[in-house]
Amino acid sequence: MKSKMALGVLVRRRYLVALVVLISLLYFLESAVRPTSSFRFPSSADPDALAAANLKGIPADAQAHAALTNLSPTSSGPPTCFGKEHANATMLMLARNSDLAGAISSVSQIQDRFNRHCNYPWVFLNDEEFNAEFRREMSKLTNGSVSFGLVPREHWVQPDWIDEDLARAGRDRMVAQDIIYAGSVPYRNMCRFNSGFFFHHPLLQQYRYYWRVEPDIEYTCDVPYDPFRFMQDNDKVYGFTISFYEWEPTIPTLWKNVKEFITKHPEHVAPDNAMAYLSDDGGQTYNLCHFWSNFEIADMSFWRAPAYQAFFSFLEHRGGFYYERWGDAPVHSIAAALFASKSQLHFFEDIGYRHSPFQHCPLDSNLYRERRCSCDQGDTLDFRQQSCIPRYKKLFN
Ligand SMILES: Nc1nc2c(ncn2[C@@H]2O[C@H](COP(=O)(O)OP(=O)(O)O)[C@@H](O)[C@H]2O)c(=O)[nH]1
Ligand SMILES: [Mg+2]
Repeated sequence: MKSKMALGVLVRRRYLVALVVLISLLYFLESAVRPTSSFRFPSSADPDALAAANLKGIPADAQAHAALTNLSPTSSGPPTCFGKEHANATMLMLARNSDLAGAISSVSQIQDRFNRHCNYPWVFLNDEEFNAEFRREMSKLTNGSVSFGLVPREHWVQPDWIDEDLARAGRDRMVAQDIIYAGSVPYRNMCRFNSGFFFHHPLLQQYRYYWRVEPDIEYTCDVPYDPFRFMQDNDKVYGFTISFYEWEPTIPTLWKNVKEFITKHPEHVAPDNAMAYLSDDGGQTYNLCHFWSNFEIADMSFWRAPAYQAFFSFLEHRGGFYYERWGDAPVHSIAAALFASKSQLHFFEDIGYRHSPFQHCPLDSNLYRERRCSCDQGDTLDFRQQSCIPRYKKLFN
């Protein structure tokens, strides 16, 4: 009986030893094939990397995702997009937490149509902290790195030196004229931020090009190439899809100020500029043409350079972002048309894009099919009466 028990113990011990050997062998084999060197976590000793990831206060699951999405391949070389090395660029969205549904819709469309092939990073900015839900949902939709930034207060709110009585009078005047966003100060904050400050945000310092995406827009065709590389390789500064007339009562004194600026600073005006797109009388009056800035693929080094910096500072001190309702669309467009050469502007005619109530839909039937477009070609704004595309095209005829 005793020896039977001893035999049983011996057999069980042998099984145990065999099991331990087997597990060790499996562990060895698994670690031998694991690609240990192909990914690198952002170093916790590198404060810049952590600041850029902006992980503070993000719930654990979103943090884990952000950490994972910040992994950068080291053994397989720099990231590529349709076979070409990435440009130094990011996708960019300014949004509120309440924009979540529209942000999900926009981001998933552009991921599907373009960025799933390229994994360009995303930067989301807000004048309030993004909540956990917004961070989690955006992180779920994207594959590249995702960062969430807070806009510094001084880049957002109405400055103290603005005369509030004058500003209120301006708002009331516009309300009486039934102008959209006439009475809104936050809308003016947003227009001023997009005009003069977004490219100074710490999360954008490392990038040169950005693709502006708004909540609730639609991308209606595939983008099977890298528009950022297109910009870089062709020395482009500003890319757009829709162009039409600004509502004059929102910018009654803007052109007067533009003329004053270019008279004082002719050195900033490009010799082969696109003035003919902005004015039909050689610069005397503004024809109100502008590029619709809710879509922008552009070069931030242009906004950061002396010409635009001087221009924005000049406009800022006139107070028109608050006394009137100067939009970032006319401000960007006028600057791009005057301080860059016309060949540095680009009409992304091949990109189907809709921001209600207007859309641009590619008219080339082969391209429409190849890019799996889903827009109504009959509804494209390009050659309608409201469109400034004919004026833009005339620049190159
Ligand atoms: N964080 C934040 N984003 C805003 C605010 N107002 C507008 N935006 C964003 O700014 C962009 C333009 O605003 P939108 O309401 O679409 O203006 P519209 O296109 O001119 O009608 C969108 O990306 C909005 O999400 C705001 O008060 N706070
Ligand atoms: Mg919008």
